[in-house]
Amino acid sequence: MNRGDLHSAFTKINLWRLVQFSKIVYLDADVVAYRAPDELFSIPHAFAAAPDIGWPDLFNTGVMVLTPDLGEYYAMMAMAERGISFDGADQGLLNMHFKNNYHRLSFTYNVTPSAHYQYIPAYRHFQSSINMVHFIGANKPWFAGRHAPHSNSPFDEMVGRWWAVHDRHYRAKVLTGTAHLPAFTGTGLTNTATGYCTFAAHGSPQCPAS
Ligand SMILES: [Mn+2]
Repeated sequence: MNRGDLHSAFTKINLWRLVQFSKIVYLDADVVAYRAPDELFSIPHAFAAAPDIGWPDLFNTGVMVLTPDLGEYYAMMAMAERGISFDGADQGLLNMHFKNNYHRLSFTYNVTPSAHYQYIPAYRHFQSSINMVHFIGANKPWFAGRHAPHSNSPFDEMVGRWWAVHDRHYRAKVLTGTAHLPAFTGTGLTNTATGYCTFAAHGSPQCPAS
């Protein structure tokens, strides 16, 4: 297509080529799982995805459950080579290919927050059932940083959860290799799990002696 900017836009099609797997649960790198969604592997349908908030008749391609299939792969590759996609990327192509022939996942598997979130009563009602959050758009938690202003808005709460997951898996390891620990001046993400450092507002990290 001579569109260098789209060189990676259709890479998700390759998922359907991985026929050594009977089922694939695909997550974008900007998706954070609040819990392991193991049950998705048991979905019998060939393809499943959650609604897109930009146009809820369409599905969002940040979380997908699929059965690899070379027939689907070659059909979608033929579309990609001809540039068939209403948005120039994978989501348009996949929606044009599958149309309504997919199993609709609950929005709780692909909650897409934004700073302009409108339906706060729904968020409060369903927030305890959220399985995964997908930070679509350019406003990624890791760009804003942990010192970005915090509020109790749904978006900032979800950013806080992203940092909590990040810290649970990576923060302690980063600190282990640091000679001089920087003072933590944020609002205080606290993780008291054994073996991890504890962070309090305006203090240095308190790490277990080991
Ligand atoms: Mn994404």
